[in-house]
Amino acid sequence: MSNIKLAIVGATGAVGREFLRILAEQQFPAENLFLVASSKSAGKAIKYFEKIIEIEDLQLFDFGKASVAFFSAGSSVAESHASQAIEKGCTVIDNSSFFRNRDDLELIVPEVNGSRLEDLNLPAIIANPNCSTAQMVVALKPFHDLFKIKRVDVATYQSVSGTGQSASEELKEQSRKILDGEEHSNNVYPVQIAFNALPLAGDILENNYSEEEMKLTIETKKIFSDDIEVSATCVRVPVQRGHGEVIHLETEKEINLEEVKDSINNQNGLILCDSDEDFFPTPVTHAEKSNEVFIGRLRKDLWKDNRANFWIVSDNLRKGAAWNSYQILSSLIKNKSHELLNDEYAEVGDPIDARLNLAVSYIEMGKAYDAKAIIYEVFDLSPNFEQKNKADSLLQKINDQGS
Ligand code: NAP
Ligand code: 2RA
Repeated sequence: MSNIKLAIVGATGAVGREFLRILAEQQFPAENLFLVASSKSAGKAIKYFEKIIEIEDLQLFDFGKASVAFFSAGSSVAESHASQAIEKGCTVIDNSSFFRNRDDLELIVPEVNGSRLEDLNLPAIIANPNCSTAQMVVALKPFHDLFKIKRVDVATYQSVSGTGQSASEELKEQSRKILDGEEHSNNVYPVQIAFNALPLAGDILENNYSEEEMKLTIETKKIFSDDIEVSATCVRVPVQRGHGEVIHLETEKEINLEEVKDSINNQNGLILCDSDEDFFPTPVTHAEKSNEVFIGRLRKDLWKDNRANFWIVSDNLRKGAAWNSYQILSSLIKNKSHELLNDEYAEVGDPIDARLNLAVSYIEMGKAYDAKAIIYEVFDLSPNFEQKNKADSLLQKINDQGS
């Protein structure tokens, strides 16, 4: 991971900042990171570990400097700049809705359809789903695998950070002013969001569903490659972070709750909180700053054996955006590091072999420290069996020489 050069387009936004937090948690090196935003932010600085990284202007940014670009700057930026990145050999993981419904591009939630990344040729554009879809499909997977889902009815309770940084600030400011008895206004939402609930996310479309509702319908079908019917109602609530969803589903086969609970317990990224011991999962107590989807209030329908109802929460900035993209990036690095590494070694054939040859030369020159550094890079790059053995034996040789 540490060798990959990574650009974050939209680094000053709610999702971009979360992606940076995740990279810091994973100790991604600052020198391999490029932070990009609009000309308004260019020249400003962001602190990352102990380093200060200057924000670059997207209009002037050279995508040739990066192997992967994480885009979270909206649809118009994706439309205008993703192809430029591809032309420079830079793979794009995009968080906007611009590419999600294109038949020729992948829309990925690693827990559900991550295997589709295996056949991908890089550089490529990979779409990240909408936040409410990402968390829902993770929760639907065990039901679909066991009983085949026919229909889902979902009502969302979406936090304001889903709208972006400015909406988070509007909620804080409005709440404070209302509590202090001051005059207040609304700019991001059409009416007051503090102490309220708005039955609309995105614009209303011709079919009377909102944009956000149709994302759940269309993206779920694509991610499962199956004709699941999804009918959604999206509601914005005055919560800072973490979307909740009430899900009612209908399956082809009869639902066995014990079987599904076992399956949930075995699924990555999904946590069953099905007792009221610590209360049920909520955006604040469970979702905020977590990478997982939490499922609770799981129960069968009172009348039909093929229906179940439950509640989920997840952090929209994490699993709904930055964490899902980070998972995609990790999978590319694990399976396709050769294609991603457009570094100096790539010009001399297989970049891992090139590093191993260099390590041998360093050992011959008595430069044990440099040789070790190169060998650790090799381990980082997912070497094949033979390369790993060679790296192990070189390391052993250095240790033997030192003793
Ligand atoms: P945000 O807080 O408003 O941030 C937008 C970012 O995009 C900022 O860094 C902004 O830079 C940059 N940007 C905007 N216009 C630009 C331009 N013309 N050139 C260069 N940079 C530009 O929004 P967000 O919530 O992070 O969302 C970003 C994207 O992720 C959207 O497409 C959204 O639909 C998607 N998404 C969001 C979530 C979520 O939970 N928030 C979840 C999934 C997907 P400046 O600061 O310089 O303006
Ligand atoms: C929301 N569409 O409205 C955003 C998240 N991607 O919550």
